[in-house]
Amino acid sequence: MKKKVVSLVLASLMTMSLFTGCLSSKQAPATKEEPKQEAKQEAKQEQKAEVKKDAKIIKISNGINEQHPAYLGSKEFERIVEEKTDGRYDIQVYANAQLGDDVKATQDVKMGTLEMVVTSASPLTGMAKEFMVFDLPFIVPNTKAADAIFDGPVGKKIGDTLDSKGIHLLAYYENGFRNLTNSAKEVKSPEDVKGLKIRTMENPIHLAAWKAMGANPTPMPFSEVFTAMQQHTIDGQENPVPTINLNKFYEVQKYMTMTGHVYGPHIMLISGKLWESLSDEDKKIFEEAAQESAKLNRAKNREMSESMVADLKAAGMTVTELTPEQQKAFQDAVQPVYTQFENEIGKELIAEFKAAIEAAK
Ligand code: TK8
Repeated sequence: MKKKVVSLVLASLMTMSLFTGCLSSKQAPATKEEPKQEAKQEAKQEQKAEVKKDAKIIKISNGINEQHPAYLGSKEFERIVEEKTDGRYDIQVYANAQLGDDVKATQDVKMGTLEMVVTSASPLTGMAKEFMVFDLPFIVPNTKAADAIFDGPVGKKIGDTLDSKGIHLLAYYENGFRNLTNSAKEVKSPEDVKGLKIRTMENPIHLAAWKAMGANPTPMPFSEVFTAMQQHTIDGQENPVPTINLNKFYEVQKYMTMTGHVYGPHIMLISGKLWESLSDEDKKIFEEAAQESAKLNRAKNREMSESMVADLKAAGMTVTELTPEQQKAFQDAVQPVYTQFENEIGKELIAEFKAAIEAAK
């Protein structure tokens, strides 16, 4: 009799587990991405330290999704600050431009209605002309040179120009080397670019560079790019490999040319009002957390920039690597933008920038 009861109980337990199992599988996501959602959710909960009831909420706006190194760096910043302040701050990271695109979010940070943002510098030329030096095509040759700028006196000089505008730069993250993608044809030379409708960031140097190559450039906030490519209102865009892959641009873009024509930072900015209100102790914690998170961000972005080229090929993109001669043709084609913008940026700053890069070799 006892055996029967045990087997009955076992059988019902098994049915229960099967049932709950299939319930959770039903509730669980149907596509392969969604289990990641669950895992990520857990990670988020794991990562979220205990914050105090009266913790000061600090929102950080990100323009890309939760898999991107900009978001991963922001989450690391969250973890460190909450840990080191014992939960006196509740850092909340928002992806996918939920709090606004780069320009809008940065304007809100400047006004003090949003606490922080991780953004490209390129669309901020209205607020920070000095950052345009990063937009000069091919001026940054490699990541070693980039770090020499980011972590050295020239990067500090450029960053410090923001303080008088109500914004404080906490860290230089990496956006990376930008490559051209398009849906129309393989591009191996500037001639191939002629007539292509290319989305650019809202930045005069980017517009001028693609015009110099004969393209038909259209400035647009990042969050509108995927739809514009899907609807063929543009033929292509340019961004680093992690952004192209993590936003699934391969679903609407057939070709990628590894132009590497601009190396851009993502900059972690905090409202100047908020920054000035912090104690010296908290300023130090925020600065250290930002620098630590930048190390993680740059490492992840560089790893993805290498590893994800294969993913793009596997997703069906034709990836064109340029020979040195082919890349020089692009460099020559965009050379006019240097003279066109040197006065606006400042000849002295450009010279300092180039000298820092030279010294890093
Ligand atoms: C995301 C943007 C993006 C940038 C662009 O917020 O706009 O193409 O490269 O990374 O900052």
